[in-house]
Amino acid sequence: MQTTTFVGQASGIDATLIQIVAQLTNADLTLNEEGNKCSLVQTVKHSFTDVSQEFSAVGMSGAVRLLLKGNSALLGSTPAQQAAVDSWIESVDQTLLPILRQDKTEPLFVAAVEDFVMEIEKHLFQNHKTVLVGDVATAADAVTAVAVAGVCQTVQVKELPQQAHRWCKTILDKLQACLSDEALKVTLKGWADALKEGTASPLEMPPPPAAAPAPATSAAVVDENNAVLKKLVDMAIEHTAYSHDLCNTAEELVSKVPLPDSTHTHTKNLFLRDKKHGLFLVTVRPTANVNTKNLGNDLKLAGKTNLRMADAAVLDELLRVKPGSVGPLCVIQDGVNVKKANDEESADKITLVMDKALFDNYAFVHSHPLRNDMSVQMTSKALKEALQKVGVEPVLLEFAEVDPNAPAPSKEPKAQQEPKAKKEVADKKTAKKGETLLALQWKKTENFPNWYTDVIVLSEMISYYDISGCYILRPWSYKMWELIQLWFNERVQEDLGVENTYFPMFVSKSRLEKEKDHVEGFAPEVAWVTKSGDGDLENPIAIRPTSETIMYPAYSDWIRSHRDLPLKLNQWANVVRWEFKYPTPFLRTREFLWQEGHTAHATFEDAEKMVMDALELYRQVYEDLLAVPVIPGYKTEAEKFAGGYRTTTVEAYIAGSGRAIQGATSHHLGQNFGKMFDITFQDDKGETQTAWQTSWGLTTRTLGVMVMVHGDDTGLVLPPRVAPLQVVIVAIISKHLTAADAAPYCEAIRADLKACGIRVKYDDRDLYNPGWKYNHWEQKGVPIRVEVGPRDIENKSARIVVRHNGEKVDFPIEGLGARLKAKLDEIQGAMFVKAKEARDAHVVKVTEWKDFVPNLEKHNLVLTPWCGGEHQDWEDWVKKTSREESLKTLGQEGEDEKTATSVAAKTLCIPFNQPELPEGTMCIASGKVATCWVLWGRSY
Ligand code: 87F
Repeated sequence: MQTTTFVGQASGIDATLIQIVAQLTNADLTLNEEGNKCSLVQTVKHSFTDVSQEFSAVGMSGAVRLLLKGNSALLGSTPAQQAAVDSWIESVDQTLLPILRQDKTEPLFVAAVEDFVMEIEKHLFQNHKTVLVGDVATAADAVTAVAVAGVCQTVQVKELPQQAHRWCKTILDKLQACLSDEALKVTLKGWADALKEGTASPLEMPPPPAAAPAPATSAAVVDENNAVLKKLVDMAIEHTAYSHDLCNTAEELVSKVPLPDSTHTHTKNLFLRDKKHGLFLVTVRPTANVNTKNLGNDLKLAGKTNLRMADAAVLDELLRVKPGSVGPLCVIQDGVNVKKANDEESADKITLVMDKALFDNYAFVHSHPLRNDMSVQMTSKALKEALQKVGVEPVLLEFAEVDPNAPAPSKEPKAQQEPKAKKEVADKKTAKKGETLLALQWKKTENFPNWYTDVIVLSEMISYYDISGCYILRPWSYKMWELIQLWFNERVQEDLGVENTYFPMFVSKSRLEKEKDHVEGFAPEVAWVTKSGDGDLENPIAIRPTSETIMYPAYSDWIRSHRDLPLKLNQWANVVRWEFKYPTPFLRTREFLWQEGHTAHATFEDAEKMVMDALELYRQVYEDLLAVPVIPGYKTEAEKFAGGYRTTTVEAYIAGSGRAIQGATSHHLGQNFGKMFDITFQDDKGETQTAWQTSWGLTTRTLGVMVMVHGDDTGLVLPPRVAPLQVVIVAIISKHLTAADAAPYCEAIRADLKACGIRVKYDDRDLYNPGWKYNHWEQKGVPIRVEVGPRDIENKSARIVVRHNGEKVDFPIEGLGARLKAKLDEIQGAMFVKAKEARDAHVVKVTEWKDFVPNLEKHNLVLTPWCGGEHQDWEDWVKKTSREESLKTLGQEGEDEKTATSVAAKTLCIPFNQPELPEGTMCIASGKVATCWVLWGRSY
């Protein structure tokens, strides 16, 4: 240890600064008798070995520099940072200290101080740093903050702009906490308390740097479409938004996004729902313990409460946010149904519950603006003000700290009587704590319905809507529907000679009820328009549930002679069926999109051919586009469309739930509608005949089936032929590869792929890092990812990652388009084969009743000998008996009548492809001689 003596004079603020830096650098400083007025001579011990001579350091900055020598913690670790420290200290020495020393209060000096302060403001604002240099407080911060606070006492600069104020307070607080000199602490506290935040409007946000990728933390970002950020600006709430690494939980935030000091906090958020009391968004400090069992009590909710984590669908529908990005700012979005200050308690309103400590113990709260790669810093006062401005008064509660010794939730002893499945769900929910996850919360094998909801929401196929059973088809899913339309339109028009048309969506009561048989069973599902404005309509009109009764009166007019036949029309439309069973997006919705084909022919045989041709197109949509294998066949009498003569169907199988689902139907209507609507024609002999008709439909259900069949625990897996994007290119931007260097290479790949007819995108967004992009496009199911790193560019190659099987291969970029085209075909084929193997493994032949239900339990579709599709009573018997036996096995008494999926088996179809039926084989139900094989299963 060396001792260096330097000679100098320091008093007033100089002395204070030298003392502060000496304390921070652990140096011995000899003070004269006047206490904190520094004497002429200070002795500094330091660890340099090569310094032995006497220094003469004049003035504050000389002394400070000397003290700092060799102390990298306060000086910054890189040469650039050290230079920045130096320059700030120099600047303080030049600008602020002369004013202070001479106690100048004239306007000229006030202006000089204001300039200096604005420089700090601008610097902090542009760099979004919480400190002047780098991410840790340095000597520059200590010296500058003290000097600023000092001048503010003497010169008439009473208020500081926002960033400078925040920074100055932060540094002064920090100094108070780490200095041991009590007198200095008191001085600093006085100065800190006297500082006031100005009301001047904040500086303009600079645009984000164009080429450089956003650094992991503290980068200024602009997200123009962000509803929360927009709203904060509209309401003139002071805030600073910054980007950071993706954080799925509060723990991750705490570890990955460090905050300047203990006056700042992140938040932890839970969105809870209770059947009776409604929804609660609970926002607490990350270390708070939220006990959902006691929360009902704390909130003084009447009676029993059962607060559970709300799932992704509810989050999306009510808070308009994905799991992982929940925060208190969600409730400032327009249209979020949050309980306002004077609102009555209501089960559909969200109550905001907040940790009192957020306001009492912290000056700054950081929370997500609807995305968890960004946070917004605002004072707790500003947060309160933002909530107030939208009329929300949070319920403030005190939360204890998490007990660090408490066992992890998943290790808690399992409750004994709870059935396994339910218990698993509860465990899952506590284990995840509902804190903000970006990945799927549910595994496909764990809870299939919740997994499905997670997939369609996170992949951005669906958004929820405030009318039950109605959903928003987002561009990602609508594009898939358009791809199906594109293919089908060409086939149906060019190959089958069908023309597209459009009929009105409204139908009068008299027309709708003209064919009683057909509408009778469906009547409860018909939605009616009964009012316009305040007045009642004289004659209510129905919204089409299907268009037979809308189209056929026109057919009656248009068809006169055999020369008018065949009439083959198709329309793409929406239809409404007001179902009361639990809805499922795509599979069972109150409004859906479809194509409905309606044809009229001169003969039974012509109609029959049309029915089969349409069904064949449906088979191809499923098998060739969606890579979903289907079983084509006839519906039994009980399951056919009652208004027609015979119904054909394609049936798919969903391994995740062990259920079958009707893919599409094509009906031979016989002459039933022709007679009702008088669709007759003169044949070539001049005789009047009734037309033979068909109708057939394919709906957006196709998309749900595809998701269920191919999706996995990461999200959607798309067959290339219906993928809105078939290939996404992601450059691995790092210090070894800049975005500017990657761009031409990736652009060239994109152009090559596009020229080969591939739907391709180069994801060059600099707001997101490569890891985020991988995750994003995997969740959205894009079949191929092309990764480009520095080595790929060197080797003129690219890495290909296949979504459905995780395969990784390196391809040269020469001829990449052609290779990937082939690869996409290979993927399409492989996905079909995989799905078919999974389906085939679950179709079993059963010839004795005792094996029937056990096979349903094994998630099998069951092919049995049958006495004939016309024996409806025996079909009812199988339904009823399989339900009873299944419920017995499950230990349940009955089924919820609103459930859309029953445990009973029903007939799916009499497959066209019939296995051999040995003579004398008996029907599994009636025991009569069997005439065919029929396929049974639990279904949607
Ligand atoms: C609901 C309410 C009213 C089905 C309904 O399958 C009427 C109906 O007629 C109704 N739900 N259906 C059967 C639809 C038959 C048929 N229509 C043309 C199709 C394919 C497209």
